[in-house]
Amino acid sequence: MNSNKLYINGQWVAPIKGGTFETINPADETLICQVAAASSEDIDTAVKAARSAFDKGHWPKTSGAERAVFLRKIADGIRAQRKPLAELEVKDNGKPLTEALADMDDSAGCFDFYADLAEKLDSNQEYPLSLGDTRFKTKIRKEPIGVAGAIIPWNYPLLMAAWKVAPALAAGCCMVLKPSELTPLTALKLAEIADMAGLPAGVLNVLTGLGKDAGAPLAEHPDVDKLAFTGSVPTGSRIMAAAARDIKNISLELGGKSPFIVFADSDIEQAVEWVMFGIFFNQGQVCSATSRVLVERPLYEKLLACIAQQAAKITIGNGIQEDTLLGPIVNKSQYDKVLAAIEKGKQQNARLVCGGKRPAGFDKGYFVEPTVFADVPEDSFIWNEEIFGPVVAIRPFDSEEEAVQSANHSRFGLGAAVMSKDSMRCERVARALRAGIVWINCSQPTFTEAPWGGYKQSGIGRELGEWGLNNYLETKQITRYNSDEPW
Ligand code: TXE
Repeated sequence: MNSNKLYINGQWVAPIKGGTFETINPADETLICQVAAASSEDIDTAVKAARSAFDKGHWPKTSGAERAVFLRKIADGIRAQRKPLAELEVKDNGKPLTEALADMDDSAGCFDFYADLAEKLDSNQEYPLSLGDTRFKTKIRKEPIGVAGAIIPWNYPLLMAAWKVAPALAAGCCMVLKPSELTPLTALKLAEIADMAGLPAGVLNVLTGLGKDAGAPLAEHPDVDKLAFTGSVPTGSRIMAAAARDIKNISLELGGKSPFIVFADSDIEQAVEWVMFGIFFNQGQVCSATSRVLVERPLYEKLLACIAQQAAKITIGNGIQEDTLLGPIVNKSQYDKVLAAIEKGKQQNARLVCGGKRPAGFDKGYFVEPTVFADVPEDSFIWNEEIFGPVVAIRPFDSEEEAVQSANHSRFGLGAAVMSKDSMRCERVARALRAGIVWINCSQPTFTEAPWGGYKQSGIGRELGEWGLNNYLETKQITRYNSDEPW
């Protein structure tokens, strides 16, 4: 594959300064390959290519139906390479193969979904607006925002690319995509697939590189009209500051510390299943992971015992092995961060129920046991900070009011979940939770049709669904004086 090249203006080119970085398999710590490291000069070339494709090219003037053809070809291209792409994702990221396969399906589905929305845009791109003053006639028109820069993380490498590339292309924008340096490989494959789909030169550019050398120049580039970012709060804050200089449109999807409130009337098997899925899926490296669990006291000890019992049964291993349910953490630095958080949990008097270390028998790879902490103090590090690993913090509660208050006591507001057999109570709690996504009697299911994004420091704006498309559209009013009377 073209791992030592950048995809700029429809060509695979070597980085101007010739830089490279390594990408490592987190399951065995071996080198997968050297990858091209873009510098600000490469970013500048790519932004200019995207600018020219947008300003002088045909792409923004195509109909949604024409763009939909390319989007569907990309979806088909992903499906045609489903297994090898998923295996590449496992190598680069560590996640279990079954989860990577699901990511490939979701990525292809995302391109198909935005192909449909691109077609629908043709019929509602312009619509009349009635005014009180009938001497004027106004129509509203949706237009692509221009050149979009996308900076994405490593937890869902191809899927996060799809969430940004698909709506941007559907809207008629041109894009420069920078994947995470921890997992750059499937984004390069996406560039190959887009190229094979015949996407016009400059419409999509994919540049691998480090955050400071490639991400920052993209965020700061004056010719970028819109920035779409998913990642950490500190980097999101830097990107917002860079965007502020030129008043760029931004959408940010940042971290979370999502609560899961389990009432005592819940079915215990269901509760165990969803609590575990909510935190151990993708090794807990999920922005919406329900990493804070509040359990009504009568169910508390029983639920803890069941979770500990089930956690011990989770098969840990290299994601490529078919029976693996929990793979390694993405890299050494994230692994160290997770283990340091576990130590803080112990120091700050949380009760370690199970896990808490590298599993026995693993000399290589960044593996961490599924870890459960109970009686977690409300002011402790592990109750408040995103750990981004298979570590769940659990506390008891005695009243609905207390649970909601504790759930909302966070600087984050991405996801939240509530479980009870009382549907009125679930509805009441769902409304009271300050989060962009609330799950009732489940945790984490994500749908391309539904808006995704957070309150508070979890971000700005919404991806997916029609909201995702609107991220890449401007709204214009065209007003005409429609009277013979002198004004
Ligand atoms: O994130 P960064 P990291 C959280 C999670 C994790 C922590 C750190 O808590 O432990 O973030 O992860 C690019 N200008 N999330 O260090 O730095 C970088 O190259 C422009 C939550 O990996 O935010 C990568 O492409 N770009 C999250 C992207 O930003 C810069 C998923 C994300 O990296 C840059 C991942 C800069 N100055 C981590 N510095 C979620 N919300 O899902 C870095 N980048």
